[in-house]
Amino acid sequence: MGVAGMRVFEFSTAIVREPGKSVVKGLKSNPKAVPSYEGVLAEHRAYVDALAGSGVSVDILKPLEDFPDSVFVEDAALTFPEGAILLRPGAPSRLAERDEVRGALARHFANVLELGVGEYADGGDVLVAPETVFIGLSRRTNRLGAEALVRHLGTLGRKVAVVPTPATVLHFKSACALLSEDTIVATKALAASGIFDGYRVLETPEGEDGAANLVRVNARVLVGKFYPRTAEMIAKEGLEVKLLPVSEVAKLDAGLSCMSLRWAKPDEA
Ligand code: CIR
Repeated sequence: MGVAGMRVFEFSTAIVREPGKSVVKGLKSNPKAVPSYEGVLAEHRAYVDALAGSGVSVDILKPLEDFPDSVFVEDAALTFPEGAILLRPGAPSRLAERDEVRGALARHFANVLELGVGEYADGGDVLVAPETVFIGLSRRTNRLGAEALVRHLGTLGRKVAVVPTPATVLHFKSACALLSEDTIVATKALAASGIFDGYRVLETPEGEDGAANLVRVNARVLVGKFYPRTAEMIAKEGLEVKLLPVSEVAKLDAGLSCMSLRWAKPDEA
């Protein structure tokens, strides 16, 4: 730690993508959940405002009607002060989102690595902590993808742990988030797995598992509005909590980390 490149919640820049009207056709596990375009748009705008209000310069990409889930831009790439990695999202309908984010990465990064054919990974399965990047194997992230990431992250100077994702969630980061250099918020089930031994782990309170998809951004922590006890727990840590509406994106199995790619420019960190 203390190395500029290892900064993990101090962000100067973010890429987001505005939702298209097709977002209502995004992938979801609950067929009865019907998100509204206006609702997702409003949640997205509040999120972008919160990033900007936390000191982040936000590059807003245009909506893509052909890709209903492309608002969840986190899944197409990984971004670090020292470079970016273009992923291969594991859902067939999302695979070509990588081609839509390539240009934006090239604008911001001199060094862009790429996953190869057959190597699948969603950014939502990647938790970046100071000493370790955790990669959760999931329905979206396969062993080949994880192994390729171990190699690529190694060239960026990062150590990796490949771990299981709880079967009950879509992505590894649906169930955990980094709160500070030594503290992780995780659902009770994930905390009990022992994956985070060596870290201080704060468990999401009973009934608030969904709150684990939160984001620490500089001095603030962005938390879903419906999780008052998680908000209280984080406030007790001495951190500023910004509550954000997430009911519409939650219908698409998404939360707060999914809607941006974030990093610290090395010279600004
Ligand atoms: C999907 O199933 O891919 C989208 N409906 C939700 C993606 C959420 N992304 C994330 O957690 N990183």
